[in-house]
Amino acid sequence: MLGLLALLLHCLPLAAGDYDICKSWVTSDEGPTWEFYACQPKAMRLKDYVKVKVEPKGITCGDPPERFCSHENPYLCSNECDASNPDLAHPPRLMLDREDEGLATYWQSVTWSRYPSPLEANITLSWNKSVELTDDVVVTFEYGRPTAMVLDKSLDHGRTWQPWQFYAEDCAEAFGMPARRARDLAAAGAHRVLCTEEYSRWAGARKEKHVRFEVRERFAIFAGPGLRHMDQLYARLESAKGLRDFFTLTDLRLRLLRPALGGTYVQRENLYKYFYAISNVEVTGRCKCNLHANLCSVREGSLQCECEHNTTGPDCGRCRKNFRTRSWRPGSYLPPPHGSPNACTYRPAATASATATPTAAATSTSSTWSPV
Ligand SMILES: *[C@@H]1O[C@H](CO)[C@@H](O)[C@H](O)[C@H]1NC(C)=O
Ligand SMILES: *[C@@H]1O[C@H](CO)[C@@H](O)[C@H](O)[C@H]1NC(C)=O
Ligand SMILES: *[C@@H]1O[C@H](CO)[C@@H](O)[C@H](O)[C@H]1NC(C)=O
Ligand SMILES: [Ca+2]
Repeated sequence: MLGLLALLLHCLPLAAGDYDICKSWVTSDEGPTWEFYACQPKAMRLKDYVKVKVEPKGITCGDPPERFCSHENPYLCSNECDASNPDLAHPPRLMLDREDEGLATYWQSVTWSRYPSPLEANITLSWNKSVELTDDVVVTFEYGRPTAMVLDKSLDHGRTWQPWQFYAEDCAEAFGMPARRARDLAAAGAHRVLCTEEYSRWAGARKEKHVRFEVRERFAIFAGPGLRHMDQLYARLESAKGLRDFFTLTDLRLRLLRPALGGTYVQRENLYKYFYAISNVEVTGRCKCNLHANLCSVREGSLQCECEHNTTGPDCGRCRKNFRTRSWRPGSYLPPPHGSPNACTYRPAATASATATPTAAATSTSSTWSPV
């Protein structure tokens, strides 16, 4: 019975090749023992775990109450934003709630009544944890998409920022960059920062609502259409310098620089139709655990890896105390299908007896995986 179970457990990672199991109990010639594999948590909806901050102060509409119009109905300005009335308020958290069927809930900025000084807003999403994106970032704008914006990211909890993608109706004019599309990138440029005009042109506020950061198109450069050859992507993530970090972040920032203009120039006699409204920010990815954990859970309000392989830390980024025989290394996707765990190994404390425990001896079998 136990043997059957062991066989079953052993077969699972082989069949899946998903790196979703960190260890299994296997029977070998020397009897039953643990076998260790590179492992990673499942991808999830990351907006459920994020903190959002909107800047500058006073950019959210409704304080004082304000009326606004839309590009579709520029002379029917009956909509109202009032922060003190729950039915008419548009606070930042409405970017991250679950959209029920029917009406979208959204954050909304003040209108551009101070034109010609720019209407700019920063929306910062902070996870307090490194995460790796596995799918597109999709931002949904009600009432039209910005004519200029930048998506920035941070890898160090907001201490430093890098631009990740530029978005404009006219890339040359707004940022002095040529317009490109992620799907046209070559393999060597898969982690190139570009400016796209695909998501900024006016096409009607109701027809085109989404602004994307294309993770899947970049993955498809290696994994092929439909991402059917993930093994090739994983191999590339191991070898191409900077590729992996490109999809990793702790914080995201949307820098909104110019609102939707309805396909024409700014009409000064009606500035109540210019503003930003975001109903959803979808971010899909997994906790970065350095291939040393297959679970990530919320502790003290933040995501943290449930580290295996005798590693520890929020990202499993170091060896546990007394397990520092070798210096810490991340797990590896290679060789397929289980990769290499690169586990930390036991070293008895200087004061303890020099004889290693039997479990610690079993640990050393994991080093047979390592491409030393
Ligand atoms: C947005 O953040 C950038 C830095 O990333 C800063 O230079 C800019 O002043 C901020 N804009 C607003 C409106 O807060
Ligand atoms: C980690 O250490 C424990 C002993 O505390 C041992 O049982 C286990 O096999 C080790 N795991 C790995 C992956 O080395
Ligand atoms: C961030 O996460 C760490 C643990 O990884 C925790 O100790 C710290 O309190 C968290 N900070 C915030 C602001 O939540
Ligand atoms: Ca919403």
